[in-house]
Amino acid sequence: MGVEFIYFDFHGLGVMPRMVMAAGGIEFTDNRFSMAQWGELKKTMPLGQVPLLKTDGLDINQSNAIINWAVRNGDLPKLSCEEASKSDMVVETCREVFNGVRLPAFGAMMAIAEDKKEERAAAFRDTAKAKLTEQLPKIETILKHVGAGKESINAEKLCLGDLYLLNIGLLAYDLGLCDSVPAAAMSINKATPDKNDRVAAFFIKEKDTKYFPF
Ligand SMILES: N[C@@H](CCC(=O)N[C@@H](CS)C(=O)NCC(=O)O)C(=O)O
Repeated sequence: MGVEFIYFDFHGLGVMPRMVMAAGGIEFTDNRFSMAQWGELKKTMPLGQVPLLKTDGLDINQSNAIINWAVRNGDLPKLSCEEASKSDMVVETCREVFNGVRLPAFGAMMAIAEDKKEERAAAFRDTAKAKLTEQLPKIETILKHVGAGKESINAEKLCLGDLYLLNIGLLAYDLGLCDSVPAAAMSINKATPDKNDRVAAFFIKEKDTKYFPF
């Protein structure tokens, strides 16, 4: 039986599992659904949440658990202990930045009545923009600290940290903040898709996918 990934038809918490599976050469059925379909689907989910990855032996909830599964089962280049730690530091920093954007943005949106859809969307995006601007210097600092190269964290070896930087690039693009992304992160963002056919194919396939539903 093949692997099936279940998530909304936008990036959100689904983009990293999808990107890591694509970069690692894992074939999967990308089962996407709309917000309108979620009510019924939620009842069938083990934690009432998505993303979910259905594998042969186990249904895996929690996006980071799915990403870890994808790294273990894909064929990203093997890293030395030092290279892996550099990647891990960038991964954790990008997660911190991402959570520092999405959690306050959802909070700002939830503070507005449900029927005020446009106001809710504006509150989400305005807060997300402000928070990303505030958080981006952390990326520059960690890239300097690990001595990242111009095109990847570890020379010639695509790693999870590089893929997380691409995710921050996608987020910044969606929020109209590309110019604020530290130069080092943007050069990785630009270079990696050209140098890796799978990542390039992923970006082409996803070119019309929105980051958030708002
Ligand atoms: N810690 C979980 C969080 C999952 C989560 O919050 N999923 C949201 C979508 S991004 C969800 O399922 N929301 C719908 C709901 O809770 O009804 C993870 O990383 O997978």
